[in-house]
Amino acid sequence: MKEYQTGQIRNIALVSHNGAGKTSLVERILFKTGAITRMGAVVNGTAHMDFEEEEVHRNGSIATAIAPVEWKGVKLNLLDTPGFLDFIGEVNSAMKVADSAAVLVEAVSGVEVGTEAVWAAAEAYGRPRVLVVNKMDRENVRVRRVKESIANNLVGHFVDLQLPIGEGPAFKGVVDLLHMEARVGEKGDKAPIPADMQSAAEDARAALVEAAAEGDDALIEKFLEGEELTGAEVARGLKLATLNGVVTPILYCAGETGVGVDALLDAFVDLLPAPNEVGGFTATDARGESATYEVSNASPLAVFIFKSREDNFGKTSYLRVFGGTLASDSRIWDGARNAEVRVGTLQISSGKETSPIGKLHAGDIGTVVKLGEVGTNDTLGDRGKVLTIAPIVQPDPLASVAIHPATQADTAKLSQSLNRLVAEDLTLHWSTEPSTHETILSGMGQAHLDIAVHKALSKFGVNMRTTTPRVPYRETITKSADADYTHKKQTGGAGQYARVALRVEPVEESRGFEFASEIFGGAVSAPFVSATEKGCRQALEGGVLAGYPVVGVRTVIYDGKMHPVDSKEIAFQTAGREGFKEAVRKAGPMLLEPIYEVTVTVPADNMGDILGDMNTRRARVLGMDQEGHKSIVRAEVPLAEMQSYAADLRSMTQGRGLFSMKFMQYGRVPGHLQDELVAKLRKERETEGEAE
Ligand SMILES: Nc1nc2c(ncn2[C@@H]2O[C@H](COP(=O)(O)OP(=O)(O)O)[C@@H](O)[C@H]2O)c(=O)[nH]1
Ligand SMILES: [Mg+2]
Repeated sequence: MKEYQTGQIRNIALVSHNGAGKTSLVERILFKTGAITRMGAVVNGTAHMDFEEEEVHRNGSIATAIAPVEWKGVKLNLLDTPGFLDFIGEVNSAMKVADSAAVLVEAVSGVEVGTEAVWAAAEAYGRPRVLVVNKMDRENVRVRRVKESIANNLVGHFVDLQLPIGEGPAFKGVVDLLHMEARVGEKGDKAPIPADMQSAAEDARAALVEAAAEGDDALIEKFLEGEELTGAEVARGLKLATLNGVVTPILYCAGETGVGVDALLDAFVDLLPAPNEVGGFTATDARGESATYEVSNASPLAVFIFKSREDNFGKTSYLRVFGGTLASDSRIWDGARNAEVRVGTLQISSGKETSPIGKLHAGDIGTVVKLGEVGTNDTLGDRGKVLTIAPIVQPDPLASVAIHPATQADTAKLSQSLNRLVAEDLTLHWSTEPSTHETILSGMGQAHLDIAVHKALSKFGVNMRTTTPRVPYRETITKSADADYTHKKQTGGAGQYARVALRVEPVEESRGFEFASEIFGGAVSAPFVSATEKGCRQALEGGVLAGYPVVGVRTVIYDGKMHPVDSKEIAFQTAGREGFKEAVRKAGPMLLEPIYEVTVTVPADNMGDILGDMNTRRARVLGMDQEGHKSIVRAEVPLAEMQSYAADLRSMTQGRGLFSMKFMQYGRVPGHLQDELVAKLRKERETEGEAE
C-alpha cells in the first residue's frame, strides 16, 4: 500500500453489540475496494478480519483487526473490534487510536447492552460518531422500531443522513439527503429519488440542514435569518456538528449484501475527521509537563503502541503515529526504558496479511515486528524530546479462575506463558495468592478466561486446568488476650529454653501487624526480643482458625525469662510463635472476607429483581440511581457471594445487565456463619494437604 498524508487518513473504530455485522461489513468493503478478490464469511471462518484461531473456531471476533482500504483517494483504517463484552478491552484500545467511531445497530434487535457499552466507550474517549443501522435486509426489519430503540436507549441528537429505500428483504438502497439522490443496489448506483419518497426526503433534508447549521455559529445565524445554506455549507456544518458531538448522523446498510455500503464509505470520507481535524494529541514531556501537540509530520515524534500480538514468528506491535513520521529501518527512543529501539520494516496489516511500507505519516496506523521489550501503552519518540501519551484505561477484572498446570513441564512454563498472555491483553491479570497458594487469572468474564487458557495451549503449548478460586480470607482478633509460654527442651544434647509473656491487642486491620516491647530490666535481651518478634511473624502466615494470614494484631512482649546456657534465638522464635498462637486463640479470633464495591446497571424493570437478589448475597446497598431508562445499584458485596454473578445477572436480565466490581476492604464474616465456614475451610486445607 502507498503512503498517505495526514489529511488523507480516517481512523475509524467499528463498534457494536456482538453480531451486528462489523466483520461482515468490513469483508464487503475489502471486496468492494479491491483489497480482496473473494469474499469470505464469518459463519464459515473465512472472514479476513477473524483470522485468529479462536475466531475461526468460534465464528466471531475476539480481537481488533485492522482493514486499511482506499476510498476516493482517502485511506480508511477500519478497526474491526469484537462486540462481545468480555473483550471491551479491545474496544478501548481501538478508541484510543481512532479519531471517530461507527456504531453499528442491528436493524431487527435495535440497541442492545453491548451497543450501550460501546457508546459509553466512544463517549468516554470523546470520539465523534455515526450510527449505522445494519442488516437492513433481514426479515422483520421495521425502521420505525429501530429508530425508537435508538432514541430510547442512547443519549444524543440523531438525525437521518439517509432514508432507506425499502426495509427487510425489500431493502434496495438509500436516499442520500446531503446530495438529494438515491444510491441503489450492491454497487450504490446513483439514481433519482423514488417519486413516492420525494416529500419524505424533503422533510428529512430540512431536518438535516437544521442539524448542520448547529455545527457552526455563522451557519446557524444564516439559517435563523431564513437564508438558504449552500450544499458546501451543509456538508461543512454537518461535519463540524458531528465532530463536536452535537449531532450523530444515522446511515442504513446491509453490509453483507453490500447495499448502502458505497454511500456509507462516502460518508466516512466526507463526514468523519482526519487525524489532524480532532484538536491534536495530549502528551507529557520529560519534565512531566502536559501539552497538546498537532497531529502533523512537523510535530515531535510520538508513536503509541496500542496492541501487541504474539505468534510463531514473534511479537507484532500495532502502532499509531501521533506526531512526526516513522520510517522503516530507523532508530527510535524508548523513554520508559531509556533505551534505543531498532525499528525494522514497517508494515501495513490487513487482518493477518501484511505489506511493507517505507514511512508512516502522522496519524497513520501500522505494525512492526520484534520491538524487543516494548509493549502496549508505550510511547516511542526522539531521544532528545521524549513524549509520553497516557495509557489506555481499562476496567477492573470481573471474573477469576485458579490455574492448575497439568504436568510438571507445564508448571515450568507457566509464569512465562501467563506473562505473555497478559502482555497481549491488558484486561487480563495474573498473580499468586499467598493465602490460598493459588495462581489466579482474572479477566472480564468466563469466556475471556476460557479463551486465554485455550490460547496458552495453542500459542505457548501450556496445558492448564481451571477451578473456581478460593476466597482469600484473612484472620484477625476481636479482643486483647495474654499468653505466658515457655519453650523448654532439656533432654540430651544442647538444650533450648525460652519463656515469653505476650499480649495481643486488636488494631485496625489495615495496620497489619505491629510489635512492641515493654521489657524493663533486661528480663529478655534485645536479640531475643527480636527473635520473639520473628516467631510471631512466622505465626502470622497461617492463623489459628483455618490457616489464613493474620492481620490487625498488635503484639507486646512484656516479660520473659532467659537461661544462661540454653537460651538461644531459635528457642525464642519458637516461644514467640507458639505464645502468639496461644494468645490469639484466647483473643476471639475471627475470619475476615474481601468485600467488593459492585455497581450494577440494568433496565429499570429489572431493579426489583436485582435488589431482591442482592439480599440473598449478604449485600449492603449503598445507593440507587436512575439514568434514562436504566437503574444503577451500588452495593458492598462479599467476594464469596459474587463468584457466579456474571451468569446470574445475565439470566436475571436476559443479558441486558452490566456490572463492575472493585476491591474495597476486608470485612468480618458474620458471627452466625463463622463456625460452619471455619469447619469447611479446615476440611479443604486437610484435603489439600493430602493432595500435596
Ligand atoms: N442478513 C444479514 N446478515 C448479516 C449481515 N451482516 C452480517 N450478517 C450476519 O450476522 C452474523 C454476525 O456477523 P458478524 O459480521 O460476525 O458481526 P460482528 O460480531 O459485528 O462482527 C453473521 O452470521 C453474518 O452472516 C447483513 O448485512 N445482513
Ligand atoms: Mg466481528
